[in-house]
Amino acid sequence: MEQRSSACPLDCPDACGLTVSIDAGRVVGLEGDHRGPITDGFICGKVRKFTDHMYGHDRIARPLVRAGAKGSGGWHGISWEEALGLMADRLQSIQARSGGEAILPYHYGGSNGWLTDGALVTRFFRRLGASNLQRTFCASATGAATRGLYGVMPGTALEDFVHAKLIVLWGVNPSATGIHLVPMIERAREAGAKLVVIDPRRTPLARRADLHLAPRPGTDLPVALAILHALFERGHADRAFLAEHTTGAEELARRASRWTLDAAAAESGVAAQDLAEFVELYAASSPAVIRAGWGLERNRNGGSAVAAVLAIPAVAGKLGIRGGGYTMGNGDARWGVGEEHGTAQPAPPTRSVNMSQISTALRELRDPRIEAMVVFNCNPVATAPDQRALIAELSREDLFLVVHEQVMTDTAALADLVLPATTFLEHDDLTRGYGTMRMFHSRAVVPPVGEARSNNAVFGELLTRMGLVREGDAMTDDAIAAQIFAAAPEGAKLARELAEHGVATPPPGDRPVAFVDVFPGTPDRKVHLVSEALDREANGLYTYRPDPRTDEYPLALISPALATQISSYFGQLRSAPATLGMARADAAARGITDGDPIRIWNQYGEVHCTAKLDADLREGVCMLPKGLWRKHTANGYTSNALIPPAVADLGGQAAFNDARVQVARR
Ligand SMILES: Nc1nc2c(c(=O)[nH]1)N[C@H]1C(S)=C(S)[C@@H](COP(=O)(O)OP(=O)(O)OC[C@H]3O[C@@H](n4cnc5c(=O)[nH]c(N)nc54)[C@H](O)[C@@H]3O)O[C@H]1N2
Ligand SMILES: Nc1nc2c(c(=O)[nH]1)N[C@H]1C(S)=C(S)[C@@H](COP(=O)(O)OP(=O)(O)OC[C@H]3O[C@@H](n4cnc5c(=O)[nH]c(N)nc54)[C@H](O)[C@@H]3O)O[C@H]1N2
Ligand code: SF4
Ligand SMILES: [Mo]
Repeated sequence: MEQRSSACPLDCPDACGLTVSIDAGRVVGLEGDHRGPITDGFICGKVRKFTDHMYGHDRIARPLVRAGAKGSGGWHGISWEEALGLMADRLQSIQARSGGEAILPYHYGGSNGWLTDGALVTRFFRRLGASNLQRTFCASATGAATRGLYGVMPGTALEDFVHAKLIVLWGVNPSATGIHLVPMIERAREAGAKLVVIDPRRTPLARRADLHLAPRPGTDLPVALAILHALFERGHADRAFLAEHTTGAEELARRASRWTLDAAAAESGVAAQDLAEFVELYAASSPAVIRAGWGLERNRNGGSAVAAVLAIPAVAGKLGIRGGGYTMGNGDARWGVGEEHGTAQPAPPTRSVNMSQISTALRELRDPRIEAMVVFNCNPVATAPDQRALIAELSREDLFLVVHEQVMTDTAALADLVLPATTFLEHDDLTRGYGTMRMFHSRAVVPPVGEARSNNAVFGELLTRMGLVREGDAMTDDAIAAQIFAAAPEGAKLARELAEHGVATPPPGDRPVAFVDVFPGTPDRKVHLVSEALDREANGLYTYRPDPRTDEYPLALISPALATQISSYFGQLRSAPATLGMARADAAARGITDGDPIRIWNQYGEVHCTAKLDADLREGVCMLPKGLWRKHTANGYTSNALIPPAVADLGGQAAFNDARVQVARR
């Protein structure tokens, strides 16, 4: 038995360092290591059992070409030579006939590593002149809001939460989605910190919180604006900080002034006295930190809501102290270099397609129509909005669908050509999370299962075959990594740390304090409370768009993360059928009891499953988790069949939680 180091590249903030046990060339165990600041030797159950995914019977071992109608389940195994030849021929003839824009790459969160997320795949499609993909499933509204207010600035380090006297979890459920924050919160509480949770459902941490505010989905904007208004009105605004470090405070106060606590209470369903209690607690506590999650961005008001939430610490003067401020995604820019440097090919001036509106794009785009779609790092049938229409479009006989995947997903099942992909234990990567400020150079620890190949191996080969390689191109993983690190002065330091220790910290250090060690990345280094760019994009930043519910579809459907999966990743391993969580009152009003077979429907689709009465949900809200597979419901559709192909006010963000539905017994 042998042990090797690796790191988890899954779409999770924590970015755990791993110790992998290997016996006779096979992985037999995974554990957390101590190289990162928060993993502390433990990891989630999903990755501890990664071998079930890696060696399970759904794993794809060789290239497959469909036999029979799309989605019929018939496949012929073919060689890589044949598969790549077929793919190159088809793409070349589509490009020659209809232009590169008839080809669409489609990818998202399968891997957060710099070598597997972009690099040669991106270079390949850019050189083909393919349509550009606007990647908007997640953190797109959040990213836009954060950039608009703060430029690029790292947030409060997760390990610094132990210093906070007040922790606010806003639209985030770390018990499932970023488990290493939970012990930090516990330690802070042992030292006397208070905990507030703002979430329409009573999450595990909300149950233990000092205060739980349960707004109706999509109403965080009036809640945050009312808090801002009260901070200004009650003399809790930090005038000195606002004058020195911000712009737009007066305009923000003006826009927030319409939202008294009573007005926000009426819209959100949170009691006005609870809002008042929050304002006083927040104003009186320091350090106070807001951990904003992704639950608040996925609706028509999402961008403005995140912006308003991020304005709160600036207005109340909670920045500039260790353990205070805010944490959003701790994105890439703090590294000074990024995967774009590995791609080394600017985006062509071709059209952009918003991935969250893929059903509409496939149906309606012309000149040219999308004739080929190449999917990797993504399972859109299970994760994109408007599932029923998407499945119909992907089943079109005249769409050439290629899916590069580890397992036979719902999307792969509709493909013309399926290519087997390696997992992170079978390829090299530069892995970093969006919470913990660490990067790992993780090497393959075992040979690939079957004939699986990495993203770079597949698309590097296609670049070569199709004559798209140019002189000086970095083509191997190591050459791409070297090119990334050569692109910035700090890169040399990062590369050295990675070579020596396999792990690196970013230039501002791993626990920077805002306004002490780091400043906003805006041109004047100030917080732009009413950013002009955001104001234009949102067509009026902080403008509230009312609840889209109707008498026909009165219930808000939310689809939070499951503890046992990452989005749809690992869904093949789940056997339990889907249940719709319902508040007791909503179930009773429809004569529904626990375990009843039900139908949930709206103008986009219909889902058949069973009801589960859930005391943790507020009235008017029901819940069907994200990432379920078609096999988990009685009619082969999931929550995504009920999600409109509509977007939030910023970033083209998918509005996953804007689904409004009706429910009845079946
Ligand atoms: N185990 C596990 N971990 C994951 C993932 C996973 O699928 N499973 N996914 C990863 C990914 S891709 C992401 S983006 C992150 C997501 O991390 P989180 O943001 O923590 O995940 P969600 O469960 O999507 O949403 C968080 C909470 O938002 C609440 N919510 C829904 N609508 C609203 C609203 O309008 N306002 C407010 N205030 N709250 C609302 C939900 O009830 C939920 O409890 O987690 C990552 N980690
Ligand atoms: N209803 C609903 N749907 C949602 C959301 C919601 O809140 N509600 N949230 C959304 C969010 S936050 C996100 S981030 C998206 C995520 O949506 P997706 O990007 O579709 O993410 P996953 O479901 O994790 O699927 C990733 C796939 O990539 C594959 N993969 C992993 N590594 C590699 C690799 O190296 N190469 C290749 N070729 N493939 C690989 C995995 O096997 C997996 O099938 O889902 C969104 N969908
Ligand atoms: S999914 Fe998250 S918690 Fe689990 S091992 Fe990966 S980084 Fe750690
Ligand atoms: Mo996400």
